[in-house]
Amino acid sequence: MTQEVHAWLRAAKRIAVLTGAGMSAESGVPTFRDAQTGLWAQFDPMQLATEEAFRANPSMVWGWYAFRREMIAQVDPNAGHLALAAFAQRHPGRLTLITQNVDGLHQRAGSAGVLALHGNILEDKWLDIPKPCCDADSAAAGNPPYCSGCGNMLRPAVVWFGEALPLQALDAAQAAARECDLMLVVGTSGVVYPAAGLARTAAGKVVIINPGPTELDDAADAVLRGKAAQLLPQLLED
Ligand code: BV8
Repeated sequence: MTQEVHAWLRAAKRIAVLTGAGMSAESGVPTFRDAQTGLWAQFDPMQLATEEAFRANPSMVWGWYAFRREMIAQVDPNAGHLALAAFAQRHPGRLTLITQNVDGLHQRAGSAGVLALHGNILEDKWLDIPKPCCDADSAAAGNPPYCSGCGNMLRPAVVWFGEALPLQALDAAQAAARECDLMLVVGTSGVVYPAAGLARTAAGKVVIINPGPTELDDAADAVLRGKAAQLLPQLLED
């Protein structure tokens, strides 16, 4: 089946790629739904990654993100990230990369124009609409940092559950799905919407790359049971 998918990729003029946390697993980043490691084992990310949780306990949620940022700072893009970036560089305009991941590893691998549907864990933004006194560069130190003028808090620039996705990225991702000849769905359980819905609206063939079953398997024209960093370099070689 890998040979067949390789042939589909060579023939495809417009390729959309949707990645999830499994894309970064071989870089050493635990997937979103893997049991949280250590200190956070007793928490459910679904509960922590919300504005409600942050407002209820800013220092705890900020601490969870600080823990994840610390982990991400110590990892590197893997062969799968690098294969996607290299393919796009060899074939300008042919591949659109859409990611649910917030770790910035696709961007660090050299992928340009990444449609980051869930934001970027390495950036902050104001929790409430910033006032003239809110200057991130002079935020008062704290967990989380805050505006000494009005008390507004900084928060991670990610999309929490219940928050709208960045409209421009989502529109571009939906267009890429509608126009593609082929969509690779890599390392996602297919649980989180509207991102997962892209695999159900793809115009072209859908290929799932995942060592385990996903909620999107029924929508696939091909399922490759394997790891991203192993399969992508094979599939994306010319
Ligand atoms: C919204 C940032 C509306 C935060 C994340 C229908 C339509 C619209 C919304 C909904 C809907 N139904 C339900 C909803 C609500 C909700 C949702 O989807 N809930 C689910 C859980 C039921 N969606 C939302 O709230 C979204 N917002 O719809 O807003 C709106 C509109 C207007 C105005 C106001 C509101 C927002 C969703 C974004 C949430 N934020 N991340 C943070 O990171 O802290 S999502 C989070 O989950 C991560 O980004 C992660 O990427 C994402 C998805 O998970 P996966 O990537 O799939 O990761 P997972 O661990 O599940 O799976 C990993 C996979 O990798 C596994 O399959 C594993 O087998 C595989 N794997 C492991 N190793 C490898 C591998 N694969 C390949 N190679 C390997 N080596």
